[in-house]
Amino acid sequence: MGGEGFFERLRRGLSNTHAGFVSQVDQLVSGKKEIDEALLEELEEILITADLGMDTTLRLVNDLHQRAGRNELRDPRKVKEYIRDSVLTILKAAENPLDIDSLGSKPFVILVVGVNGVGKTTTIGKLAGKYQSGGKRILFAASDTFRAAAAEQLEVWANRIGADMVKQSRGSDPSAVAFDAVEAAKARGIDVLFIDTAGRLHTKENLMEELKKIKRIVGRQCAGAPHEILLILDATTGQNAISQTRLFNEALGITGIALTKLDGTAKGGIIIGITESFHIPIRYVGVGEKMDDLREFNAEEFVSALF
Ligand SMILES: Nc1nc2c(ncn2[C@@H]2O[C@H](COP(=O)(O)OP(=O)(O)OP(=O)(O)O)[C@@H](O)[C@H]2O)c(=O)[nH]1
Ligand SMILES: [Mg+2]
Repeated sequence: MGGEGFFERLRRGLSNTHAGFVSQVDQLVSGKKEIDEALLEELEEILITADLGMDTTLRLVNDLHQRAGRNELRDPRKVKEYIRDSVLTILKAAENPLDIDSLGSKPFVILVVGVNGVGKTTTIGKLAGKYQSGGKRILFAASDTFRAAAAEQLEVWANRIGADMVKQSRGSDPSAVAFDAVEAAKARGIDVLFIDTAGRLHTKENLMEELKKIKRIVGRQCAGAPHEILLILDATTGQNAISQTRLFNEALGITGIALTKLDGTAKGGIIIGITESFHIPIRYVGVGEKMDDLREFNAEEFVSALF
Protein backbone atom coordinates (compact mmCIF):
# COMPACT_ATOMS: atom_id res chain seq x y z
CA MET A 1 0.00 0.00 0.00
CA GLY A 2 2.70 2.45 0.95
CA GLY A 3 1.98 4.89 3.76
CA GLU A 4 0.17 8.03 2.94
CA GLY A 5 2.42 10.96 3.84
CA PHE A 6 1.74 13.07 6.91
CA PHE A 7 0.93 16.08 4.82
CA GLU A 8 -1.45 14.14 2.59
CA ARG A 9 -3.34 12.87 5.63
CA LEU A 10 -3.69 16.39 6.90
CA ARG A 11 -4.83 17.60 3.51
CA ARG A 12 -7.39 14.82 3.26
CA GLY A 13 -8.57 15.56 6.81
CA LEU A 14 -9.13 19.19 5.91
CA SER A 15 -10.79 18.50 2.55
CA ASN A 16 -14.31 19.26 3.77
CA THR A 17 -13.24 22.61 5.16
CA HIS A 18 -11.37 23.26 1.93
CA ALA A 19 -14.56 22.59 -0.02
CA GLY A 20 -16.69 24.73 2.27
CA PHE A 21 -14.32 27.66 2.40
CA VAL A 22 -11.35 27.83 0.05
CA SER A 23 -13.20 26.42 -2.98
CA GLN A 24 -15.97 28.93 -2.38
CA VAL A 25 -13.47 31.76 -2.53
CA ASP A 26 -12.06 30.26 -5.74
CA GLN A 27 -15.47 30.15 -7.33
CA LEU A 28 -16.28 33.65 -6.19
CA VAL A 29 -13.27 35.27 -7.81
CA SER A 30 -13.06 33.18 -10.97
CA GLY A 31 -14.02 35.19 -14.02
CA LYS A 32 -14.47 38.40 -12.02
CA LYS A 33 -12.83 41.54 -13.36
CA GLU A 34 -12.67 43.72 -10.27
CA ILE A 35 -13.10 43.74 -6.53
CA ASP A 36 -16.46 45.44 -6.12
CA GLU A 37 -19.12 45.70 -3.42
CA ALA A 38 -20.98 42.64 -4.66
CA LEU A 39 -17.86 40.51 -4.52
CA LEU A 40 -16.98 41.70 -1.04
CA GLU A 41 -20.50 41.03 0.18
CA GLU A 42 -20.37 37.48 -1.08
CA LEU A 43 -16.93 37.03 0.42
CA GLU A 44 -18.26 38.22 3.76
CA GLU A 45 -20.93 35.56 3.65
CA ILE A 46 -18.45 32.82 2.76
CA LEU A 47 -16.14 33.75 5.63
CA ILE A 48 -18.94 33.91 8.18
CA THR A 49 -20.38 30.61 7.00
CA ALA A 50 -16.90 29.10 7.32
CA ASP A 51 -16.92 30.10 11.03
CA LEU A 52 -14.08 32.59 10.90
CA GLY A 53 -16.14 34.74 13.22
CA MET A 54 -17.76 38.11 12.75
CA ASP A 55 -14.82 40.24 13.92
CA THR A 56 -12.26 38.54 11.73
CA THR A 57 -14.57 38.53 8.73
CA LEU A 58 -15.33 42.23 8.97
CA ARG A 59 -11.70 43.10 9.53
CA LEU A 60 -10.59 41.19 6.44
CA VAL A 61 -13.41 42.43 4.23
CA ASN A 62 -12.91 46.07 5.30
CA ASP A 63 -9.20 45.81 4.73
CA LEU A 64 -9.78 44.40 1.25
CA HIS A 65 -12.26 47.16 0.58
CA GLN A 66 -9.70 49.84 1.50
CA ARG A 67 -6.91 48.21 -0.46
CA ALA A 68 -9.16 47.97 -3.48
CA GLY A 69 -10.11 51.65 -3.05
CA ARG A 70 -6.44 52.65 -2.91
CA ASN A 71 -5.79 50.51 -5.96
CA GLU A 72 -3.28 48.43 -4.01
CA LEU A 73 -5.23 45.35 -4.79
CA ARG A 74 -7.30 45.17 -7.91
CA ASP A 75 -7.16 41.67 -9.26
CA PRO A 76 -9.87 39.44 -7.76
CA ARG A 77 -7.56 36.46 -8.16
CA LYS A 78 -5.33 38.03 -5.51
CA VAL A 79 -8.16 37.82 -3.00
CA LYS A 80 -7.46 34.18 -2.25
CA GLU A 81 -3.80 34.92 -1.69
CA TYR A 82 -4.77 37.75 0.64
CA ILE A 83 -7.10 35.46 2.62
CA ARG A 84 -4.44 32.78 2.80
CA ASP A 85 -1.80 35.20 4.09
CA SER A 86 -4.21 36.68 6.62
CA VAL A 87 -5.25 33.26 7.92
CA LEU A 88 -1.60 32.27 8.26
CA THR A 89 -0.79 35.42 10.22
CA ILE A 90 -3.74 34.78 12.56
CA LEU A 91 -2.90 31.11 13.10
CA LYS A 92 0.80 31.78 13.66
CA ALA A 93 -0.22 33.43 16.92
CA ALA A 94 -1.71 30.14 18.11
CA GLU A 95 1.36 28.07 17.30
CA ASN A 96 3.07 27.12 20.51
CA PRO A 97 3.69 23.39 20.88
CA LEU A 98 3.40 21.77 24.27
CA ASP A 99 6.86 21.24 25.72
CA ILE A 100 6.73 18.65 28.48
CA ASP A 101 10.50 18.75 28.90
CA SER A 102 10.51 22.41 29.85
CA LEU A 103 9.67 21.57 33.43
CA GLY A 104 12.89 20.00 34.55
CA SER A 105 11.03 18.05 37.22
CA LYS A 106 8.60 15.16 37.23
CA PRO A 107 5.78 14.48 36.73
CA PHE A 108 4.37 16.78 34.05
CA VAL A 109 0.65 16.79 34.85
CA ILE A 110 -1.88 17.28 32.05
CA LEU A 111 -5.49 17.85 33.07
CA VAL A 112 -7.75 17.07 30.13
CA VAL A 113 -11.16 18.75 30.05
CA GLY A 114 -14.07 19.30 27.67
CA VAL A 115 -17.76 18.52 27.19
CA ASN A 116 -19.23 15.12 26.32
CA GLY A 117 -17.85 13.16 23.45
CA VAL A 118 -15.38 15.75 22.14
CA GLY A 119 -12.54 13.23 22.18
CA LYS A 120 -10.88 13.66 25.59
CA THR A 121 -10.17 10.01 26.22
CA THR A 122 -9.04 9.21 22.68
CA THR A 123 -6.81 12.29 22.60
CA ILE A 124 -5.18 11.14 25.84
CA GLY A 125 -4.62 7.71 24.32
CA LYS A 126 -3.08 9.09 21.15
CA LEU A 127 -0.91 11.65 22.92
CA ALA A 128 0.27 9.16 25.49
CA GLY A 129 1.20 6.82 22.65
CA LYS A 130 3.36 9.53 21.10
CA TYR A 131 5.10 10.37 24.36
CA GLN A 132 5.54 6.71 25.18
CA SER A 133 7.29 6.01 21.90
CA GLY A 134 9.48 9.01 22.66
CA GLY A 135 10.64 7.16 25.77
CA LYS A 136 8.43 8.80 28.39
CA ARG A 137 6.87 6.94 31.29
CA ILE A 138 3.12 7.49 31.31
CA LEU A 139 0.41 7.23 33.95
CA PHE A 140 -3.34 7.70 33.53
CA ALA A 141 -5.78 8.93 36.17
CA ALA A 142 -9.36 7.81 35.55
CA SER A 143 -11.00 10.87 37.06
CA ASP A 144 -14.14 10.41 34.98
CA THR A 145 -15.88 8.47 37.71
CA PHE A 146 -19.28 9.56 36.45
CA ARG A 147 -19.83 7.48 33.34
CA ALA A 148 -19.94 3.71 33.78
CA ALA A 149 -17.61 2.69 30.96
CA ALA A 150 -15.20 5.63 31.23
CA ALA A 151 -12.45 3.88 33.20
CA GLU A 152 -12.70 0.78 30.99
CA GLN A 153 -12.28 2.92 27.88
CA LEU A 154 -9.19 4.58 29.30
CA GLU A 155 -7.88 1.20 30.42
CA VAL A 156 -8.03 -0.09 26.83
CA TRP A 157 -5.65 2.71 25.87
CA ALA A 158 -3.45 2.05 28.90
CA ASN A 159 -3.12 -1.60 27.92
CA ARG A 160 -2.52 -0.76 24.29
CA ILE A 161 0.49 1.39 25.08
CA GLY A 162 1.55 -0.45 28.22
CA ALA A 163 0.92 2.38 30.66
CA ASP A 164 -0.39 2.15 34.23
CA MET A 165 -3.67 3.59 35.35
CA VAL A 166 -5.05 4.75 38.69
CA LYS A 167 -8.78 4.30 39.23
CA GLN A 168 -11.40 3.98 41.92
CA SER A 169 -14.94 2.67 41.98
CA ARG A 170 -17.60 4.45 40.00
CA GLY A 171 -19.05 7.51 41.70
CA SER A 172 -16.01 8.18 43.84
CA ASP A 173 -14.52 11.65 44.11
CA PRO A 174 -12.65 12.53 40.90
CA SER A 175 -10.15 14.63 42.83
CA ALA A 176 -9.38 11.67 45.11
CA VAL A 177 -8.42 9.67 42.01
CA ALA A 178 -6.26 12.55 40.82
CA PHE A 179 -4.64 12.80 44.26
CA ASP A 180 -3.76 9.09 44.29
CA ALA A 181 -2.43 9.35 40.76
CA VAL A 182 -0.09 12.24 41.57
CA GLU A 183 1.25 10.35 44.57
CA ALA A 184 1.76 7.25 42.42
CA ALA A 185 3.41 9.30 39.69
CA LYS A 186 5.87 10.81 42.16
CA ALA A 187 6.63 7.42 43.71
CA ARG A 188 7.13 5.66 40.37
CA GLY A 189 9.14 8.34 38.59
CA ILE A 190 6.46 8.93 35.97
CA ASP A 191 7.22 11.56 33.32
CA VAL A 192 3.70 12.46 32.19
CA LEU A 193 0.46 12.05 34.10
CA PHE A 194 -2.78 12.42 32.15
CA ILE A 195 -5.94 13.11 34.13
CA ASP A 196 -9.07 12.11 32.21
CA THR A 197 -12.22 13.87 33.35
CA ALA A 198 -15.97 13.64 32.89
CA GLY A 199 -17.67 15.62 30.15
CA ARG A 200 -21.08 16.43 31.49
CA LEU A 201 -22.58 19.65 30.28
CA HIS A 202 -20.36 22.61 30.96
CA THR A 203 -23.39 24.60 31.96
CA LYS A 204 -23.72 22.37 35.02
CA GLU A 205 -22.09 24.15 37.95
CA ASN A 206 -21.08 20.78 39.36
CA LEU A 207 -18.63 19.80 36.71
CA MET A 208 -16.77 23.09 36.89
CA GLU A 209 -16.57 22.89 40.67
CA GLU A 210 -15.31 19.33 40.38
CA LEU A 211 -12.63 20.35 37.89
CA LYS A 212 -11.56 23.33 40.00
CA LYS A 213 -11.17 21.00 42.94
CA ILE A 214 -8.95 18.64 40.95
CA LYS A 215 -6.84 21.60 39.87
CA ARG A 216 -6.54 22.88 43.45
CA ILE A 217 -5.62 19.53 44.97
CA VAL A 218 -3.11 18.58 42.31
CA GLY A 219 -1.52 22.02 42.66
CA ARG A 220 -0.96 21.45 46.36
CA GLN A 221 0.76 18.13 45.76
CA CYS A 222 3.06 19.16 42.99
CA ALA A 223 4.41 22.65 42.28
CA GLY A 224 2.88 24.22 39.18
CA ALA A 225 0.53 21.29 38.54
CA PRO A 226 -1.51 20.87 36.50
CA HIS A 227 1.21 22.07 34.15
CA GLU A 228 -1.18 21.95 31.25
CA ILE A 229 -4.96 22.30 31.29
CA LEU A 230 -5.84 20.98 27.87
CA LEU A 231 -9.29 21.79 26.54
CA ILE A 232 -10.57 19.40 23.90
CA LEU A 233 -12.93 20.93 21.34
CA ASP A 234 -14.90 19.13 18.65
CA ALA A 235 -14.61 21.11 15.40
CA THR A 236 -17.93 19.76 14.13
CA THR A 237 -19.74 21.84 16.76
CA GLY A 238 -18.72 25.09 15.04
CA GLN A 239 -19.58 28.19 17.06
CA ASN A 240 -20.33 26.10 20.15
CA ALA A 241 -16.61 25.61 20.50
CA ILE A 242 -16.30 29.33 21.21
CA SER A 243 -18.77 29.31 24.09
CA GLN A 244 -17.22 26.14 25.51
CA THR A 245 -13.79 27.75 25.47
CA ARG A 246 -15.11 30.83 27.23
CA LEU A 247 -16.75 28.82 30.03
CA PHE A 248 -13.89 26.44 30.66
CA ASN A 249 -11.36 29.24 30.46
CA GLU A 250 -13.22 31.37 32.98
CA ALA A 251 -13.46 28.48 35.41
CA LEU A 252 -10.02 26.94 35.01
CA GLY A 253 -7.67 29.05 32.93
CA ILE A 254 -7.10 26.91 29.85
CA THR A 255 -3.43 26.67 28.81
CA GLY A 256 -3.84 24.76 25.54
CA ILE A 257 -6.42 23.49 23.09
CA ALA A 258 -6.72 20.35 21.01
CA LEU A 259 -9.22 20.69 18.19
CA THR A 260 -10.53 17.28 17.13
CA LYS A 261 -12.66 15.88 14.30
CA LEU A 262 -11.57 18.39 11.69
CA ASP A 263 -11.95 15.53 9.22
CA GLY A 264 -15.67 15.31 9.81
CA THR A 265 -16.64 18.90 9.15
CA ALA A 266 -16.65 21.81 6.74
CA LYS A 267 -16.45 24.05 9.80
CA GLY A 268 -12.71 23.83 10.36
CA GLY A 269 -12.59 27.62 9.97
CA ILE A 270 -13.57 27.66 13.64
CA ILE A 271 -9.86 27.29 14.41
CA ILE A 272 -9.48 30.86 13.16
CA GLY A 273 -12.43 32.06 15.21
CA ILE A 274 -11.01 30.43 18.35
CA THR A 275 -7.57 31.91 17.79
CA GLU A 276 -8.96 35.39 17.28
CA SER A 277 -11.24 35.20 20.32
CA PHE A 278 -8.78 33.77 22.83
CA HIS A 279 -5.05 33.93 23.20
CA ILE A 280 -4.71 30.24 23.94
CA PRO A 281 -2.23 28.06 22.06
CA ILE A 282 -3.65 25.39 19.76
CA ARG A 283 -1.47 22.44 20.73
CA TYR A 284 -2.95 19.69 18.58
CA VAL A 285 -5.39 19.14 15.74
CA GLY A 286 -7.21 15.87 15.11
CA VAL A 287 -8.06 14.82 11.57
CA GLY A 288 -9.12 11.22 12.12
CA GLU A 289 -9.29 8.31 14.52
CA LYS A 290 -5.81 6.85 13.98
CA MET A 291 -2.84 7.63 16.16
CA ASP A 292 -1.16 9.57 13.34
CA ASP A 293 -4.25 11.67 12.87
CA LEU A 294 -3.55 13.70 15.97
CA ARG A 295 -1.00 16.27 14.88
CA GLU A 296 1.02 18.87 16.64
CA PHE A 297 -0.34 22.15 15.36
CA ASN A 298 1.86 23.96 12.87
CA ALA A 299 0.28 27.03 11.27
CA GLU A 300 2.26 26.89 8.02
CA GLU A 301 1.56 23.22 7.48
CA PHE A 302 -2.09 23.64 8.40
CA VAL A 303 -2.63 26.54 6.03
CA SER A 304 -0.77 24.77 3.21
CA ALA A 305 -2.94 21.71 3.65
CA LEU A 306 -6.11 23.78 3.84
CA PHE A 307 -5.41 25.91 0.80
N1 LIG B 1 -13.24 11.36 12.98
C1 LIG B 1 -12.64 11.65 14.14
N2 LIG B 1 -13.11 11.10 15.26
C2 LIG B 1 -12.50 11.41 16.43
C3 LIG B 1 -11.41 12.30 16.49
N3 LIG B 1 -11.05 12.41 17.80
C4 LIG B 1 -11.89 11.62 18.49
N4 LIG B 1 -12.79 10.99 17.69
C5 LIG B 1 -13.89 10.07 18.06
O1 LIG B 1 -14.84 10.73 18.88
C6 LIG B 1 -15.51 9.79 19.72
C7 LIG B 1 -15.57 10.28 21.17
O2 LIG B 1 -14.28 10.25 21.72
P1 LIG B 1 -13.98 10.09 23.28
O3 LIG B 1 -12.51 10.12 23.41
O4 LIG B 1 -14.72 8.96 23.87
O5 LIG B 1 -14.61 11.44 23.84
P2 LIG B 1 -14.69 11.93 25.35
O6 LIG B 1 -14.55 13.41 25.33
O7 LIG B 1 -13.73 11.19 26.20
O8 LIG B 1 -16.19 11.54 25.70
P3 LIG B 1 -16.87 11.44 27.18
O9 LIG B 1 -15.91 10.70 28.04
O10 LIG B 1 -18.14 10.71 26.93
O11 LIG B 1 -17.12 12.84 27.61
C8 LIG B 1 -14.74 8.48 19.55
O12 LIG B 1 -15.48 7.64 18.69
C9 LIG B 1 -13.44 8.90 18.88
O13 LIG B 1 -12.88 7.89 18.09
C10 LIG B 1 -10.94 12.90 15.27
O14 LIG B 1 -10.00 13.72 15.21
N5 LIG B 1 -11.61 12.54 14.12
MG1 LIG C 1 -14.00 10.11 27.95
